[in-house]
Amino acid sequence: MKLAVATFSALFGIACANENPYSSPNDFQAACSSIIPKLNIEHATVQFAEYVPAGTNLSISDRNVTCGSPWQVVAVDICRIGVHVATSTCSGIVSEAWLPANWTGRFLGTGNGGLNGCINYPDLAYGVELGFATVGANNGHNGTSGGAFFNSPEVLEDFVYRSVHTNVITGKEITRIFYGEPHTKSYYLGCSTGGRQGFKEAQDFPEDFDGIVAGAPAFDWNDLMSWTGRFYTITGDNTSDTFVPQTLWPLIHEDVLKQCDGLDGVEDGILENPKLCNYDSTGLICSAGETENCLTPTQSNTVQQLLSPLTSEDGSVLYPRLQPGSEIGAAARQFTGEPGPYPYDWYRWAIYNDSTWDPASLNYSDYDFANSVNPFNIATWKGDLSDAKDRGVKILHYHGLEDPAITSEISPVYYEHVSSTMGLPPSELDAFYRFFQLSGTAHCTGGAGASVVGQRYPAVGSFDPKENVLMAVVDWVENGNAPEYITGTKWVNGTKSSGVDYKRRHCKYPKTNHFKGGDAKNPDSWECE
Ligand SMILES: *[C@@H]1O[C@H](CO)[C@@H](O)[C@H](O)[C@H]1NC(C)=O
Ligand SMILES: *[C@@H]1O[C@H](CO)[C@@H](O)[C@H](O)[C@H]1NC(C)=O
Ligand SMILES: *[C@@H]1O[C@H](CO)[C@@H](O)[C@H](O)[C@H]1NC(C)=O
Ligand SMILES: *[C@@H]1O[C@H](CO)[C@@H](O)[C@H](O)[C@H]1NC(C)=O
Ligand SMILES: *[C@@H]1O[C@H](CO)[C@@H](O)[C@H](O)[C@H]1NC(C)=O
Ligand SMILES: *[C@@H]1O[C@H](CO)[C@@H](O)[C@H](O)[C@H]1NC(C)=O
Ligand SMILES: *[C@@H]1O[C@H](CO)[C@@H](O)[C@H](O)[C@H]1NC(C)=O
Ligand SMILES: *[C@@H]1O[C@H](CO)[C@@H](O)[C@H](O)[C@H]1NC(C)=O
Ligand SMILES: [Ca+2]
Repeated sequence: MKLAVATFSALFGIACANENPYSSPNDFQAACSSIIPKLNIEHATVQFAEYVPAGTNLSISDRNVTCGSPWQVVAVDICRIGVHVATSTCSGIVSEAWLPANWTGRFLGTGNGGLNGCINYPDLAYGVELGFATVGANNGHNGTSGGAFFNSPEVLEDFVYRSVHTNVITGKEITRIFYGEPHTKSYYLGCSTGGRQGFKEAQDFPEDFDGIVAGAPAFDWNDLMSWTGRFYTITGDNTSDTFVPQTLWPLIHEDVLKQCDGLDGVEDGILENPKLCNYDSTGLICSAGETENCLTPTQSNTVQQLLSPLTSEDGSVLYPRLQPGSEIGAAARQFTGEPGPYPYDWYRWAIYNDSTWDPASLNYSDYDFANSVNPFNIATWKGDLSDAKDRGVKILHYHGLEDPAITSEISPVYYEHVSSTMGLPPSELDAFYRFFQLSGTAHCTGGAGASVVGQRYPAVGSFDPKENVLMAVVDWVENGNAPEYITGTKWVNGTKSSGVDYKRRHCKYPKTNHFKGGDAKNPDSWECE
């Protein structure tokens, strides 16, 4: 077993301080089955501890049906421990710690998504496969709806920050008791709401993690909810003359590519720098007598509004525009002619506490009101990361440039906000905070380009730090190897088993990819400038 641990760490080129205390699988299994009485942790009640052998397709029968698959394949031997942790007299989190037999000494916290109260089982499985003692919690409620927030500020507080933070404290203690020694380094992995949770940790609890991977962060949360909610007020329902049917969006996307794909030097369906694209849909307006594959002037106006920033009454920008290139995904998800579930739930259950609130009425005064309530500072917009910097925390921030759910243009705004708040140019932020823009990448995973960077299952092609954001932050924290770029992979037809189509390096902000010439599928044909 010791040999196996050494081999494992050699594979990653990283030294492990800890040696595994369990010298045989039987010891490990016995330790797991006798752990419960030893777990005397404040506010925590242990629900179960079970040994899960490698290869198990774990049944999670009590998982809320809205949370997704109640099955999770576990690649390695683990001890799975479930606890309930009270966060107040009327709130609490349901949490799991997955402790691998082949422990590297590292600890990993995971986040959530949307408004959900769902333990992120795929992230737990990913963490243990890489040898982390990995924890995840349900964010204080069960299921994907925000209904649990209604007149329940303690539950809302768990959602905003307390679930992740509480789970770190409890999880580190469980880890220490189980292995008989504390973890060496502590990491975080999350995307979307999980990205926001990662930044919340960096902003307010810098002692929790040594390395943070935060993807597509849902920060500036209240404005994000308004931005998302505004789409329905622009399109109206699917019978309105302002509505643009799903069938027309591929045409619009093609027109975006026609105007903007070549701006990076290669017409490959991928916008390396969507910032440069100022799309004009008026060329698609129907000419006299034309009725198909074209837009009415009203619909063209809808398209322009949907792709414009959220502004306040005085015209100042509250939240940036959706980046061009993600039209088809956004149409399926946001331009449906129905109120999106997230803004609807957020306004009903957390801002107005009024089940009769009408999403069609959303306007400037609501944007302002949501910002004034800003429950438990969910905005997550603190620009001063000095505490994290001083503690030596490393932050790896990424955002897909085809994200249809949370525009990637919010991420540079935050980066610049940190830069100006701290008075540090990018060359100095580089010491602890690096941001990568992933071209051809949708929301967290997926997308038309080289979107696979090890951010979560199934977007995992390699454990090499150059191609894996989690192992990149580990290499940065433990070996001082700070990432200059992240190499993404595109699989043939988007399917891993079909092999690699191409790889492309994603640049560290503020650099962007420029084509030098040659084969566009060769990473060396591009340069970060
Ligand atoms: C796990 O088991 C469920 C239920 O039998 C099945 O639907 C699913 O395909 C299995 N997953 C894998 C990867 O085998
Ligand atoms: C530990 O890791 C090694 C090498 O990766 C592997 O061969 C072995 O099966 C693992 N052992 C357990 C108990 O998971
Ligand atoms: C969430 O579900 C778990 C597992 O079924 C249960 O133990 C817990 O009490 C539930 N929590 C809430 C707030 O309903
Ligand atoms: C499951 O989640 C849904 C949506 O969040 C919620 O309405 C429901 O009460 C949950 N079910 C249980 C058993 O907690
Ligand atoms: C709704 O409840 C939240 C706390 O749960 C509170 O912050 C907010 O001010 C309330 N809104 C109104 C309009 O009372
Ligand atoms: C329009 O919306 C209604 C109600 O939301 C839905 O039932 C119907 O299928 C939609 N029609 C189209 C063409 O999408
Ligand atoms: C916004 O809508 C509310 C009703 O939903 C209305 O009272 C208010 O006047 C509107 N504000 C603006 C600026 O249009
Ligand atoms: C990719 O998909 C296309 C159409 O779906 C198919 O024709 C082609 O054979 C696939 N290629 C591979 C390598 O699977
Ligand atoms: Ca291009």
